[in-house]
Amino acid sequence: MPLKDKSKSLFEQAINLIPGGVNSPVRAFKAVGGDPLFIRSAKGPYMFDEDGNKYIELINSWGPMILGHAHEMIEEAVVKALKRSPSFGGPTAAEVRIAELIIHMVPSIEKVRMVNSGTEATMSAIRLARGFTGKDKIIKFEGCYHGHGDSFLIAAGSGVATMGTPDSPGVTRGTANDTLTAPYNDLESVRKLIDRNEGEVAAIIIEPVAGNMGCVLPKEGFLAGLRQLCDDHGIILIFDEVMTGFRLAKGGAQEVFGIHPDLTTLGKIIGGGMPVGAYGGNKEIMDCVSPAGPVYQAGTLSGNPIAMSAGLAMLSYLNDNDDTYAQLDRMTKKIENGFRSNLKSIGKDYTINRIGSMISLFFTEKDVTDFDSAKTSDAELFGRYFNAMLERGVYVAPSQFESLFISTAIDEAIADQIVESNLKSLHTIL
Ligand code: KE4
Repeated sequence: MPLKDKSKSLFEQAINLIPGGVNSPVRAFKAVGGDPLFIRSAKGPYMFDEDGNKYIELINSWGPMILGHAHEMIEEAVVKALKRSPSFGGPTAAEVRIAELIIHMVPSIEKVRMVNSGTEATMSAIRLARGFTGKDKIIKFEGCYHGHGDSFLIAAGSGVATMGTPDSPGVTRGTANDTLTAPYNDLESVRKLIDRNEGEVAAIIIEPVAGNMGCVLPKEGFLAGLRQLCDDHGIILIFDEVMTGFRLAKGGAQEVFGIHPDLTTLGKIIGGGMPVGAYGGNKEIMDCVSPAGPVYQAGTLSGNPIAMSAGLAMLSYLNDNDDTYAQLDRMTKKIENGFRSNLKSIGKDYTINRIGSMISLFFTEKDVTDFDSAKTSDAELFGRYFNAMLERGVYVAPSQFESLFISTAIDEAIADQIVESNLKSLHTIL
């Protein structure tokens, strides 16, 4: 049983100082039981907690650390920028360079605005869609999470789902009335919502591959169907690629599926581990953003030089080494195949969804194609699995409703260790 005294003591202090003892709910381990581990450091594929326990890391800061932790190239870029002062509040060359690179890498983006988080990116994108179209309503999908903006905490997934509160106190009825929700992968329900709200829907926002109900893929034709509905009804299609952007390909899910949204929101990898978000799209829409146009959006630390230096180093690497994605796909497929053979050996047919380096093991034998089917998973059993894996030095996401993110630091030998721990953990809990 690994020592956890220091984490325990820090949590006891934190709980009196920070709501729930954490600065983001999913970190509190509420969905899996036990107290959260306090992280001291990480390097490559490994993370070390305050008690010195070592873990193979499969969350990678919920996506950003696609190259593993403490990559020298990013460290160098940050130290160099730091010496020039952390922040100016004036435009910098790095912002021009990263905008140029994002536009080059993401097919549908012609102009882009940097912000400080995925939430800021999605909040800004729907304000822009409303400002551009003059319409108020948005359509989102049950189980998709777009950050904690009021308009999204309506049957949200991820943290909110994990916390078992399908919407949040503090969100006004007026806001909730302007957010319509549909089941993921159900094009007919979207069509009905549009017909019932003809002329009122400004935008449809979707995770083109969902990660916040666990990894759930779009069915054949679903994204193309949304694109067609948006074209037919003058609705802005927003791909929330905060998770999938630069994760599934240089151009994210829109490159993988060949569907171009009108607006894309980005986060996580774009900052190389620093707080960065962005939203972008075609020039006509983006030129409605202040000061070019009337839709207001601003931020003291938007385009922060340190964050830009880390993001530029990260994106430049991914742009220059696009075999990275084939490597990530190969290694994650190896892990998937290992998990499948483990399940076969114990006579269980649990569902595994994977695309590229995003993978989820659902403790249900049903296909998982939307939030309702994801919720047929045995969350209690998942909690026991999480802790069994932790005991064996593998840190998976502390929630059934989260995707894992494999980094390039995971090699064949470490993948074998993950698969072996998976088998031992399944034997322990079943
Ligand atoms: P942030 O505001 O957390 O940077 O981004 C919000 C967001 C927006 N869109 C998508 C598709 C996202 O996945 C996220 C945030 N993802 C969660 C992980 N499920 C962040 C982890 C957390 O909340 O602590």
